Amino acid sequence: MLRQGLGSYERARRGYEGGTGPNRYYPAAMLALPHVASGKVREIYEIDQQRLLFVATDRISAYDVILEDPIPDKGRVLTGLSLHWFRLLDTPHHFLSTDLSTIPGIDDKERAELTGRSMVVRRAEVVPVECVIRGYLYGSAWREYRSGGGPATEHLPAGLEMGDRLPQPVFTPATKAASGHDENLTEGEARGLLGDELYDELRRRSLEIYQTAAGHAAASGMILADTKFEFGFADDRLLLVDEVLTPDSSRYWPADAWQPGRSMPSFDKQFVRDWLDGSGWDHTPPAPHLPPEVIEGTRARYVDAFERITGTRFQAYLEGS
Ligand code: PZK
Repeated sequence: MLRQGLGSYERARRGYEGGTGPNRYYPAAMLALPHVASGKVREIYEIDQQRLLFVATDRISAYDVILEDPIPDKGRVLTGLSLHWFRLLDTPHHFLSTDLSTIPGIDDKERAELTGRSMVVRRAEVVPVECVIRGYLYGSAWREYRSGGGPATEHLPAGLEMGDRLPQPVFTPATKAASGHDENLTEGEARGLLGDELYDELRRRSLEIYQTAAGHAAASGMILADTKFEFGFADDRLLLVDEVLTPDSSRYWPADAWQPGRSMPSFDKQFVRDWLDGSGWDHTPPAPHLPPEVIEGTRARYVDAFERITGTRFQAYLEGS
């Protein structure tokens, strides 16, 4: 009975997010479908009781702030990457279709805007835990490790340095805190929240998917340093949901640039972060407008990530969508 105890936890989460009611809130210039949920850069709409429309926008966040200017096609890059992985991974998932022609209530203009950036997905009861897998010691886990240890690093050996490859990938689940930030859970806390059976299954599935994806990434000259998965129940099956293995949910490094002990620039976002740093912005909204060359340079980096990871041309993805 994997899903025992999930219901009450999920209800509590819905209570504080407050974003699950149909028609509760329409983000700028979007659809007449009932709105289900809004993320910093993604939107979810209801098609019917069984199906949702998952939309990746061109919004970009930096230093936790949504920037004023979209990055053209960023949502299509991320959706194309999720589709690449859903097809490649041999694991039950929520993706159903990219066919928008039979969805009622979308006009031609909206359909053109949604093409390439949206997925029809199976509605699931989302497990309220982010399933993070780390193959390398970086970011918040490195900071935690260096300052004496904590939940994400409790099972790591001593003596590692920044950016080290871990002896084996670790499952470091986290939960969305009321602040909106992820809070790492100890193994004991996660087992307490989920129950041992669901914890073990999420860990097994997440590690298996990471291993498969990291192997494919390596064959393309990329390191998959870490990634975050979400799962949900539909008809008592545990499905991989959300976006998968995108640069927004994962840390990819070019293998030839990696060296332990060194900081690794973000493949996709470093360019825009560097410009923001030089602008003197203090990270309080609104962010400054980006010059055209920074918008175009950031787009080029997302497209480069797509082409390296999938081994296919992004233009071909656009033309096939
Ligand atoms: C679901 N989120 C996260 C929040 C986003 C995404 N298949 C599913 N069934 C039911 N619910 C969800 C999913 C998925 N995926 C995912 N929230 C609900 C989220 C805000 C915006 F795009």
